[in-house]
Amino acid sequence: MKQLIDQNLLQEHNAKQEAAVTSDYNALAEKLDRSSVKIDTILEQAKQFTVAVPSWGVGTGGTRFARFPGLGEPRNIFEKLDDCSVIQLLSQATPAVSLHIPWDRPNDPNELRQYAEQYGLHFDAMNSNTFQDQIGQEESYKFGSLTHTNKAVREQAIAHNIDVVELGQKLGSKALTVWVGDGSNFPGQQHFKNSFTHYLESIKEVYNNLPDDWNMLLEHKIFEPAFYSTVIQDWGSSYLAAKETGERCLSLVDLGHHAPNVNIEMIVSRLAQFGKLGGFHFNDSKYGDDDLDSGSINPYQLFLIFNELTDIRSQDPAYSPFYMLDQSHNVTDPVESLMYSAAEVQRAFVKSLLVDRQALAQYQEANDPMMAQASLKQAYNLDVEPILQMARLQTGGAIDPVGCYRASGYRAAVAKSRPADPTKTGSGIV
Ligand code: LRH
Ligand code: MN
Repeated sequence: MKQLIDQNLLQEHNAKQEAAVTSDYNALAEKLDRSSVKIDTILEQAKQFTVAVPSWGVGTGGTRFARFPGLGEPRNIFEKLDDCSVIQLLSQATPAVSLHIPWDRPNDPNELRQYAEQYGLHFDAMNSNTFQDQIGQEESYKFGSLTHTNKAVREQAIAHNIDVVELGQKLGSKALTVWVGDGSNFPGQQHFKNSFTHYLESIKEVYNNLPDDWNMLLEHKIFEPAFYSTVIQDWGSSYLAAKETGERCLSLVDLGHHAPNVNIEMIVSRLAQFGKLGGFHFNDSKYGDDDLDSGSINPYQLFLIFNELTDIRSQDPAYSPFYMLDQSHNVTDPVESLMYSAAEVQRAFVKSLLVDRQALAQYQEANDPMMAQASLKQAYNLDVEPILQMARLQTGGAIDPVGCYRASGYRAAVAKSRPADPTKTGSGIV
């Protein structure tokens, strides 16, 4: 398999730390043994855990005010896949890449598929885009897309989504994520029922063109780019639309798309209870849709979300939602942020496996709030880093991905091979 980080450097990097990791791992094994937990069973599940990376996440992100391009920015989908291959090689947790169309539209889908496969990468959910107007586009999405008052605009948006599905089929993807920014900026600007009815009709038409083995994931968002109302504003609207549309139409939870302090782990439980929890966009935020690195602001919330997911899987082991990072890296090296964030999501998952669910259920039934929350904290407070390091070591990754990446000089190398395009400063998320 092709790799862009020298294998000897990776092995030397790991060799220096292996003894320490093994000693930490054995100490944790002994500790978990005392609670009759076999660390190797947890390790196996950690190794299987994967989260997809967003193709648009390997470029430098920005805000409406400015974007400060980093060194060696990927200039096309092939260079984005090069960077994704480095993230996968060192983290061993991100074998899938989620594309955004038209940002990543290939001239030759087969060529792109083979380019990804040389790195052992495959394509996760496809993302359509009817929140920007493309050059030469017939109808504008200024006042909406799938919900626009003008049928011609809705039909253009429907056709785009169907086109993304057809491209995704050629690339081996199995899902379409639909996020629309449709909404209004002023009270009275939009008729709530009519716009939602347009959405339901439009999304149904896309669904009718979905291959039988595909899922469609509806992504809700409280605000931005609309600042008064958003058609798919919350999990309620998303659930209703998914229910109305069809069995393989599910809801996707982007952590940053909720008002501050919303109990997202309860939304996860609700959607799962009614069979409509289809996937996640992991990131973190303190105020709005900040798209910060997962686990960087509120790691306990990330753990509580995985606590719900592991509880759901304890009832339904086959349950496997789409996991994806959706972040904007404005001030860090995107490769470092995505490797670190993948490990933070994996950490939350591993800690959720260490919750004594039997004890928790007893404390809940006995209305013992202190011991109930303490049993969650007991798992959360465990340092599971040795399990994550051992998982990477045993699967060919780096014990310390960011350390190995910096030692490799990859960023300096691509800074030379990808000369900066001085015209590409501007602002905006990508
Ligand atoms: C919207 C969103 C959506 C993507 C976009 C890049 O805020 O989360 O998932 O299409 O970011
Ligand atoms: Mn998202």
